[in-house]
Amino acid sequence: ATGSTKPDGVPDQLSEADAALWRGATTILSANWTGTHTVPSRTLYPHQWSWDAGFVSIGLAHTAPERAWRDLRSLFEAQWPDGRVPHIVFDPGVTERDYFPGPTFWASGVGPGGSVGPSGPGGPVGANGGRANGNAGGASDGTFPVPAGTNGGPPRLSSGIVQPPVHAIGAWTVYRCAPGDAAAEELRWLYPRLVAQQEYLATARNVGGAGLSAIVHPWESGLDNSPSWDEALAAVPVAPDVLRRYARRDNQVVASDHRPTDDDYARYLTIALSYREGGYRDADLGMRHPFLVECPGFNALRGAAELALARIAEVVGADPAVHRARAASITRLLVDRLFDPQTGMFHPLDVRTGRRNPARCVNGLLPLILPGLPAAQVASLVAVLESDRFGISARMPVPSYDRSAADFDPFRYWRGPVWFNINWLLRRGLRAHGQVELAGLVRTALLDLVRGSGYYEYFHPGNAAGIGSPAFSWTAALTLDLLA
Ligand code: 9WN
Repeated sequence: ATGSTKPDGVPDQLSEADAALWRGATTILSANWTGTHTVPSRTLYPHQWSWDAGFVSIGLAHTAPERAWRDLRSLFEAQWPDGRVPHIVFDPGVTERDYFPGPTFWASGVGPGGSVGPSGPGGPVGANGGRANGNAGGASDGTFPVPAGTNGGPPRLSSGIVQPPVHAIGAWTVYRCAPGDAAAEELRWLYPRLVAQQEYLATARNVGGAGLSAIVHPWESGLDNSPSWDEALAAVPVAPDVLRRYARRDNQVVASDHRPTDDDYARYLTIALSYREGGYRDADLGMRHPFLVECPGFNALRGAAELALARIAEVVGADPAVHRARAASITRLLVDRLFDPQTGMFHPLDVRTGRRNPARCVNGLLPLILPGLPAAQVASLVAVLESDRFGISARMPVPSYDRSAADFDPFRYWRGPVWFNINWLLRRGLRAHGQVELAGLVRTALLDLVRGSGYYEYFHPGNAAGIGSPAFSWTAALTLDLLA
């Protein structure tokens, strides 16, 4: 935090009510800290999740930067040799009964030569995608080669898919809040790994060929059951019996009508099995994989990561210009490929059919976080945000889906409810484009949510009730950032 603090680390400038909010958030982050990483939720998500770790680091930047660095290290110690950062890093002390799908389902493990990668029932499968261990992309100037296999740490069990790359934003925030030699050293460790992560997304996932990354699973977007994926999912032939072979766990922890449906889950598992059966290789995905979509949110975050990398590059002595150029190119591609002038927002593109999904979902507003987004698109996104569909106001943050859609569902996960991390990103975007007043409304509305309901995973977009996990890490972490 900036400025002076009370003895327990709470910033002095906070009112008593906000100081209580701050303390509540730090308590949750401490309770969800395992000693090496933060879990999103003790009850629902007892492992480490990729983009959650990025958001958590943004909160810890203000209270416990050393834990933020440790958290990011834990995640990147599980980076695969091809550069991918897995969406879940499994805690070996947690059983498959506590979260499904766990390590047995993903059949991840230690690959040949000690490299981390998938090892299926048929024996270990290389996950290197033809790349040698030891340099999964490397830095643009080659100064920071990524060390072999396990990055020097113990082998980690992980899933084989990724999540949006918000970690460079996290790392830069931690450094900015608590600079110094030790922090610079952390940046030097992370920089080549962050670059390798971006390289993986830019090359292996350039399935559509234009330069945007395709996600291979709805879970990769972070917005699991968003209507964004309905059309692409409907075309996935569901593996017979898949839900009899594998039992869900999530809907036993929270109400099943707040979660994705069984039909969604059958498709999630089918798609994951397809990727697993291909040894998690990305070559020829277009020929064989049932789900390939260019998501505007995912790609906007990839662009924003390049801008954070440019800042980090300045500290570690690498070339920032290459990162800025990449961000500019991603921004252009987003406008060319995913923007629809009819709806005034961005839409996911199904690489298999060439069709843009027509639903108006909140990931279609996320390109606002790119400072280089042309004025026409900015104005258009702001208009959509202010319209009744998303109804930005001081009383309620932005919902995950168009309020006027016939299938808007205020309870079901990414099909209506308000999510804290998404609104935090939208606020950042509004600020980047000088929309200070609207950004202020989002901040007030977010803080009112946690004040009134607690640090929930997501919130009812009408009555602000908390839904899902009650002590959710990124809600707590981003509350700290809003207060700091
Ligand atoms: C699957 C952990 C994760 C978030 C995702 C959110 C949810 C998992 C699940 O929880 O996804 O990855 O089991 O539903 O959709 O954004 O990272 O908090």
